[in-house]
Amino acid sequence: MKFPKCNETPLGIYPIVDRAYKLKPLYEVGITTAQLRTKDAFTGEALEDEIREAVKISEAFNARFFLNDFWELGMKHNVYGIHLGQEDIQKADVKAILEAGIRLGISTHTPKEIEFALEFEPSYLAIGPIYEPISKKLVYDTVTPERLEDWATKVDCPIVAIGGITIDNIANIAQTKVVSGIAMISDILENGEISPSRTKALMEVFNKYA
Ligand code: 3NM
Repeated sequence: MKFPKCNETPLGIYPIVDRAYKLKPLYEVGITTAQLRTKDAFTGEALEDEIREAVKISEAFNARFFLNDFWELGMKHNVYGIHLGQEDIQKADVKAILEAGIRLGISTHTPKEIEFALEFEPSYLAIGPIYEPISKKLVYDTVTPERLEDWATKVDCPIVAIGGITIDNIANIAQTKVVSGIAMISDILENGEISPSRTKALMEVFNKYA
């Protein structure tokens, strides 16, 4: 298996949002990669509407749009990429995603998971939680930037760091220079809505080290 690349431009600040309407303000400030992660908030037609809206706005901005979890709907709506966690990857028809020419990102948390995920030759590997996640409880120990650097030596595809990353600690990760992208749920938001100024501040730090 060898999934398509995400082109040569670093993935950059990689926001994960729960609603499609939150993508536009991110793209307007220059975000080039984003993920829709609705979890159980939508089902049926409402979920498909969210995906349709996300694909449309992402295409308008020529952005790299990844859909979390719903790989069958991702194939139906021809998304740029699909992001799967460790459990989802066991259940999904990964070969069908590959044959559809769709990119694949996989979440990993330990060297063992990294080894397993690399067998799929994904478009990128997410490694986390770098710090204590703000918006999600995880059973895994924090990776820390030091271990991220160490684990990265064995990874031959782009890396996305995730988990507890904010304007206060992002420089620690960016300056390792081992990541193509830095994903986050919380620090692009203010009172639950996209904060263009926070997003721009995060991008500035990322770009300083890119
Ligand atoms: N996945 P925040 S950490 C969705 O390590 C998610 O796989 C993680 O949210 C992983 O930016 C995480 O609010 C939560 O910490 C990221």
